[in-house]
Amino acid sequence: MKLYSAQRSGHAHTCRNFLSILGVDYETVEVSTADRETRKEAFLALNPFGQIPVLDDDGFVVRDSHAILLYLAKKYDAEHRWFPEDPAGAARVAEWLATSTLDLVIGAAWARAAKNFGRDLDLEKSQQLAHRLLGRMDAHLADRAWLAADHATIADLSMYSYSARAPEGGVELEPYPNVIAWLERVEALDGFAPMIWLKG
Ligand SMILES: N[C@@H](CCC(=O)N[C@@H](CS)C(=O)NCC(=O)O)C(=O)O
Repeated sequence: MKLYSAQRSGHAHTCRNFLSILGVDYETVEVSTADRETRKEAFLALNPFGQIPVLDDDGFVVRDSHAILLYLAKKYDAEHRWFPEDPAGAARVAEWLATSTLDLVIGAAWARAAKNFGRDLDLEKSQQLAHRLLGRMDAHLADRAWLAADHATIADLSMYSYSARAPEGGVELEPYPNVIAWLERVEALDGFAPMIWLKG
């Protein structure tokens, strides 16, 4: 199994983290998003959307971090803990996958991209959106340990990477103690893989 990934990408980190937690053997293929390698012909043949992460499982190619999380959960988690099978449990996870697809990206991820990677994005607006989401997460986590169930699920992993990196976009986490405690719980999961890209 191969994961096409970039160290600085939170989406890629989410997948590396789940592979590590599941204890799945895989090879990482580092793709430089900074050098626009994702837009080169060879990569576009793999993913016409020109984005990492992409998983290649013996010729079965999956693009998009959430599709990869779901694929891995279905393939390796026979107990259905990471992605529950019951309708209500699945819906709760899907809510947060949707939140991480949009709200987390246009807030914390874009603030980080504007500040660190020189992306032409509205930093102030992204920071505001990041704070709005963190406030909602903090309220949600006031009386629960995990986002979608009474245990960790792929919802937590999908929300973790860019939430943890929010300070790199100038979005401090101190006002959100429940979010900080939740981030620490994710980091304490067996097999947790830290995001190793260092700012600078
Ligand atoms: N919805 C996708 C988003 C993936 C994405 O935004 N990937 C970025 C890196 S974080 C990328 O490959 N950018 C390179 C480009 O657009 O050329 C997912 O969840 O995997």
